[in-house]
Amino acid sequence: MQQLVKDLLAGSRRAAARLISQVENDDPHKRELLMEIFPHTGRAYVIGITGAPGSGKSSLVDCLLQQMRSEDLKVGVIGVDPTSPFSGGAILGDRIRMQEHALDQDVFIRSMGTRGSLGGLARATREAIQVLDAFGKDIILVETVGVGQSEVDIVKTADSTMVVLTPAGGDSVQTIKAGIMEIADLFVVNKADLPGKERTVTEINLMLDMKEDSRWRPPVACTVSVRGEGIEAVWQSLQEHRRFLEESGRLQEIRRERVRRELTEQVEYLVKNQIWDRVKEQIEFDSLVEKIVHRRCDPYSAAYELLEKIDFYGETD
Ligand SMILES: Nc1nc2c(ncn2[C@@H]2O[C@H](COP(=O)(O)OP(=O)(O)O)[C@@H](O)[C@H]2O)c(=O)[nH]1
Ligand SMILES: [Mg+2]
Repeated sequence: MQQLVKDLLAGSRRAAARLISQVENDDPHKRELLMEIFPHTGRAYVIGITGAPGSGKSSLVDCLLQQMRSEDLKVGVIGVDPTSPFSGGAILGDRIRMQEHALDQDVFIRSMGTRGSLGGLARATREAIQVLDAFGKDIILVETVGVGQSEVDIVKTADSTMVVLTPAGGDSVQTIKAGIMEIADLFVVNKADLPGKERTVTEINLMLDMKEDSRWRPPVACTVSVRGEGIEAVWQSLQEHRRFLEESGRLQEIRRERVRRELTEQVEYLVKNQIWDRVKEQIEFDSLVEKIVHRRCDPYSAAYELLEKIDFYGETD
């Protein structure tokens, strides 16, 4: 086993940080490292927190951290910001109390931004979760900005997902329409100290009423995260949701679905890499491009031609 993985399993924060950097930067040794890490994963419970920028996700994470630490749970926090090309503390580290938590040996906080593609960010997030899982965290909180498809992909790696809305936003219904409805296991109306929270709660409930045939109706909680109000109820709901998933067999189901997706993705990733490695070595890709540009060939047959030239079909036995 590689030293870095040994150190991780022995509880080294430095090893955890370095491993996350390696998955984030698509280090060439990443695959072997993840292979060694994998047998030590599967214990952590992953909670996703999503919502518009400024809705109070980080403040809520901060409060939940305190709550969880008071129960002596070991917690990892990953902040994912697809709009940032940087990582290492940008969206979470700016919060003073968060920095205090960062001094706690049993809390590990890390921000991640897009180095490469958004798809890459979702994968890096999943891999960072694996690292923190093997590191021994009981709970991993994943904060993601926004409600786009990439965030939905990131959220799919969570066991329970919390969607944060605010009364002032006025965009709550819109947010729900943007496909967030399906991924929310719990709604939190934060900034409940501001006017209009009843309306937002009513809107969410109306939406939920229209959604039929669900074994779990997402609860709607109100919080004032800057004052720590309503956090206990949120924590209760999260634990209830976890119990529901475990007792109904749904947790097994969603984790199996996740494995299915990951295996598919891995196979596609390997095949794709293999193809491009060979294409780079053996084929004048550019000359094919020129042919297509000049209408001497079409991209459809060119793709076949390419695969034939690298003997993609011939080496499958
Ligand atoms: N009035 C009020 N402001 C809040 C509340 N929670 C967070 N904020 C403020 O909203 C801003 C954004 O909070 P933050 O947690 O960084 O939001 P994030 O972008 O979703 O992570 C900060 O200035 C917070 O102080 C709340 O419950 N009430
Ligand atoms: Mg934040």
